[in-house]
Amino acid sequence: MSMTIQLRDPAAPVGFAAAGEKIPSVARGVSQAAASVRRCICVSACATALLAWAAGQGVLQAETIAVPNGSFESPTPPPGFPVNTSIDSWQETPQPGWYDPDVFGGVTWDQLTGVFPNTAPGEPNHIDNLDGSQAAYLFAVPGAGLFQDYSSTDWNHPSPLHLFDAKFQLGMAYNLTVGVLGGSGMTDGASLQLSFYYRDAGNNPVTIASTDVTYSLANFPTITQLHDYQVSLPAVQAGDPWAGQNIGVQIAPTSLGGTYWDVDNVRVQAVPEPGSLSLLALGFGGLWLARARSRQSA
Ligand SMILES: [Ca+2]
Repeated sequence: MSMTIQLRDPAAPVGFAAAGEKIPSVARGVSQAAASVRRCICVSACATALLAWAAGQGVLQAETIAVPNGSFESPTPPPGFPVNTSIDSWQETPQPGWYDPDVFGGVTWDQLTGVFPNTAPGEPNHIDNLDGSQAAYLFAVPGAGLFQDYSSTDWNHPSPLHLFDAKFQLGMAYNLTVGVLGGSGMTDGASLQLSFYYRDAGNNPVTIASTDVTYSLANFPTITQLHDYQVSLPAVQAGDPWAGQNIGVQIAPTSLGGTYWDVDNVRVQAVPEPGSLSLLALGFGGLWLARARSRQSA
């Protein structure tokens, strides 16, 4: 089937009618359509300008949310000890009924997590990109994790200190980034979960976004480099049960791995969703159009 497309005559005049000249109805339609397009362009320009203004004001910039002891710098190990099994600001996940220290070489649940100082540069296990001078270790035992939120406690404070005071805010997306290293001799496929959670009305932690880190030699070719892994939580919506609730972060092995995970430099960022601001800008544009129309008809 052939089809012919009639192109506009390039010689035809384009422009507005002179004063007093009668405008044919088709031309009037074209003129109105052109005006409508101009209004759309104007609204679009307004939206773009508003977004540019928002970016300039820092409204669109990501906001860093400090995680107390997110770099595991405290406490330091007692003199003569290579690690400290106590970690400030972080709470250990409770010991499950199945865990028997006798089966795990006498290692108590409490000893499965702790902090350690980096070794000296040049040592075979010196971590090149460790943040500060310490990191945390977690034996690859399922559930032997660390978590923190507004209501969590730590080894030294049985009552919450409320140091991690941040909430999931409407229209903000959240990123949790953690430097991770899989220990030498780890079982292939062993996993570690990084997650965001909130507490429900019954005070139970509810995971809302997570990333599974899987051990393989390809993912962790050395024990001298931490690799960043990220959990992304989409922009919080009004109907989300976690909207306005306190932010919780958790790091926990989810399978037996034989050795250990090292983690460091826990970072949380709140990122304004550009889509929300675009809609806001278009909303302003719509209001402007409505006002312009009401002025025209008045
Ligand atoms: Ca550190």
